[in-house]
Amino acid sequence: MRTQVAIIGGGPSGLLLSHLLYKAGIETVILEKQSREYVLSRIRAGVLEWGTVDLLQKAGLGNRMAKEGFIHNGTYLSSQNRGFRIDFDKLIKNKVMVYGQTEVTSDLYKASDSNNIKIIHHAKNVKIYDIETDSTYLTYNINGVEKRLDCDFVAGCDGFHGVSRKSIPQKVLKEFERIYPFGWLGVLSETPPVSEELIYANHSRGFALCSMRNSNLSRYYIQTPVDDNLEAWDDNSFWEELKKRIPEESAETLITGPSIEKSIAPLRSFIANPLRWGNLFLVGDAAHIVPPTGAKGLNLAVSDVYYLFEGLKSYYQEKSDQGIKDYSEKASNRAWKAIRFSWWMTTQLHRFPKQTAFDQKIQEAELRYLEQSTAAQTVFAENYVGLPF
Ligand code: RFL
Ligand code: PHB
Repeated sequence: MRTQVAIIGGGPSGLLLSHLLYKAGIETVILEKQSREYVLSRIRAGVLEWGTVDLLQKAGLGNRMAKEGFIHNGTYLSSQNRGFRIDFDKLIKNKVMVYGQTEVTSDLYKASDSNNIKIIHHAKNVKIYDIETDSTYLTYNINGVEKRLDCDFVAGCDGFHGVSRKSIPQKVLKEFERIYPFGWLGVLSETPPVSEELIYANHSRGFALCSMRNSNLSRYYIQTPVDDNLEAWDDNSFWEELKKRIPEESAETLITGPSIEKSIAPLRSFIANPLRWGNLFLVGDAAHIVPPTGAKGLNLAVSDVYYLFEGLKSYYQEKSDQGIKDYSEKASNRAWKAIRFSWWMTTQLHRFPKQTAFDQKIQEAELRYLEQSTAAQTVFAENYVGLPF
């Protein structure tokens, strides 16, 4: 089989890239190691930057999002059970959309079905060959049978643990990483959200986040040790701990219920360099990881896809390779700004293992400054809502 762009990974990056290329008349084949049901069962991101919303709308993917998504004009931060609001609309005339990654991915799968995009699920043991030549190809396994896919380019959209990044020779690839000494215990519950907007809470017991999917589906997180035993967290102990960390009035009105999903996610900042090797491009979580505190992961995946799409389009339509040459630098410049912001938010809002009373007071002072300074709030709003791409 032959295609123009082979895409490894059928998560949001791979599906969106394939959709944009299809609309520009460029052929793709997606190799996804899991089933569609598995990909759609992963509960992940909840907040879309307006640049992401705009791109999805322009690509014809915005209908359900416009009906079912929730526009948020601000967010709450909280320090030791006292919350304050940052008003994006007033500060920078911008906003974000709360619309789950699962819904974005499901809309992308529907669009791929109507466009007859070739998605090969259960593609195991994908390998990349001759990436620096004109005869690049991939091999993969389906039900124990080896298949071959020839292509012009490979988009590595296979997430942090995929094969694409690992295929770049070690002497070429540089990696920058910070692993945080804690994780997020997340709970999804069919209860009304405690607040109309998100609450990011700093507390001496640890960070907490109140988020949502819709008017009867809430998503809450609390900071825990990364190796904490999930079984030890029954629903009741989760709710009790959450209440201790969020603003008092929220703790009083919080409606609790059984959890329908519960998991612990590690927190990491990571980026590879370069993001291009020969005909291979790293996109989304394959290229970089941010801790979820800034809600940036999916949004960065979308800006990577945009830069790569523009590069490939001008390669095929205008015979110019400038866009693909610029991909690595453009994508990593934007990613580093989001890495900085996510690191900053994580550092300000979490409890670190060796944190002293001094460190805690510094965090509280930082939050008080943010509460009182329009300049500081503008910086926060601009970064949270998303820098332009
Ligand atoms: P994905 O979603 O990991 O998809 C990669 C796909 O590649 C497949 N794959 C392979 N296929 C073939 N061969 C192989 N060898 C393969 N190896 C892997 C996988 O099965 C999978 O289907 O990466 P992608 O597409 O780059 O998308 C990135 C986003 O998923 C990620 O950045 C966000 O979920 C991060 N994130 C958040 N981002 C936001 O923008 N806003 C948020 O509010 C937000 N919250 C979050 C988050 C991530 C979280 N976790 C659990 C990591 C909250 C959490 C808790
Ligand atoms: C979520 O709703 O899952 C969510 C929202 C905001 C974040 C991270 C996760 O910063």
